[in-house]
Amino acid sequence: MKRMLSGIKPTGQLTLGNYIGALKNFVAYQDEYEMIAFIANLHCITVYQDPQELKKNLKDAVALYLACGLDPNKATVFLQTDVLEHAQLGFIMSCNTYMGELNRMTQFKDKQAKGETNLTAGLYTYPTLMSADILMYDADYVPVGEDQKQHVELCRDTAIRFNHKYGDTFKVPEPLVPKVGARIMSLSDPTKKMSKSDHGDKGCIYLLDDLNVARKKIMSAVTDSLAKVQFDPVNQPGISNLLQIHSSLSGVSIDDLVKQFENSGYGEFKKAVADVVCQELSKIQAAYKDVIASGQIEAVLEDGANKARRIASRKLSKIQRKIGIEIRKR
Ligand code: ATP
Ligand code: LTN
Repeated sequence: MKRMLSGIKPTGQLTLGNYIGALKNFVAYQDEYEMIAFIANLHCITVYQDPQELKKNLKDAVALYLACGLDPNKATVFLQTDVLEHAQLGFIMSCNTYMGELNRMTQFKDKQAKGETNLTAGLYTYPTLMSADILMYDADYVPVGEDQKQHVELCRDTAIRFNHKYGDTFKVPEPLVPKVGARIMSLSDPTKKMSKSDHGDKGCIYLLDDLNVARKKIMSAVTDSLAKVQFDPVNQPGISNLLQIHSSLSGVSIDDLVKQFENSGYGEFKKAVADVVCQELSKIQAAYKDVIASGQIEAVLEDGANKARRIASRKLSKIQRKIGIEIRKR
């Protein structure tokens, strides 16, 4: 069975973008692949987080993984910090990644260009930790949204270079980016990615949003004055975004949706999108309540960490021997 691995960093509450671009696909793939789905909590602290809020977000993220349908009997679900090997391989990867490569990472460049000050060294090097997360488990595929594709490509380059230098060590992973919904845009500014860091913004739907709030956000989504439901991300980014959201959740193709709504006004179309979103959110939220009430989170994380650690400790030892830094028998 091929292996698939991915993670989410809960720097806030999980969003509809996280769900459509990533989480929903983890669930869809768990029967076909050996799925490793972790919470990237080290990645969270590349930007300061309030400790109390972070704890709540981490717990909610695990609960949402399960509520969205990840089955701990099929998938390995764990917290990154419960497997200490990640940080160690992260350092090794940072010694095998060039600063020139990190300088080209658009996520960091964008933050820098925005004039944000006091950017941390951890934020700059975090793609090397992400390489470690992936390579540790010899993942074949990495399901991610569009914004993370560049980091998986950097991971591939690092793996290929390492294999050349030290002999065959890592599987070279492939990013899996969904055809529809790889980049869900903000509802209030459809030229920007929907992002959980846009705190309290009308543009972002959170998976735990009150259904009336979520509906309002969709009904007031920014559109255009062309008054025609068409898929044209350049000239009609708002409508195209809503088409992607609908299509991804309903499974109806964008072409069929365009036909279905060709004579509809934007109000009617938005209502249909809101119905689809609210139906999905209400399922997730009901399951979330059950997960919290069941008290299973601790046990799931412990079991997941044990499974992950078994793979990680053997792999790290093998890597360290290849490099020459490990000389004692384990
Ligand atoms: P932020 O939302 O704070 O910018 P991020 O996207 O950088 O965070 P994560 O939340 O860890 O980081 O992303 C988890 C996964 O969700 C990644 O695979 C990412 O590509 C995907 N993702 C995040 N936002 C979107 C979006 N708007 N559309 C599609 N996929 C997304
Ligand atoms: N860097 C990603 C989260 C992440 C990840 C990973 C995704 C950390 N490690 C490994 C896929 C595979 C992010 O910030 N969205």
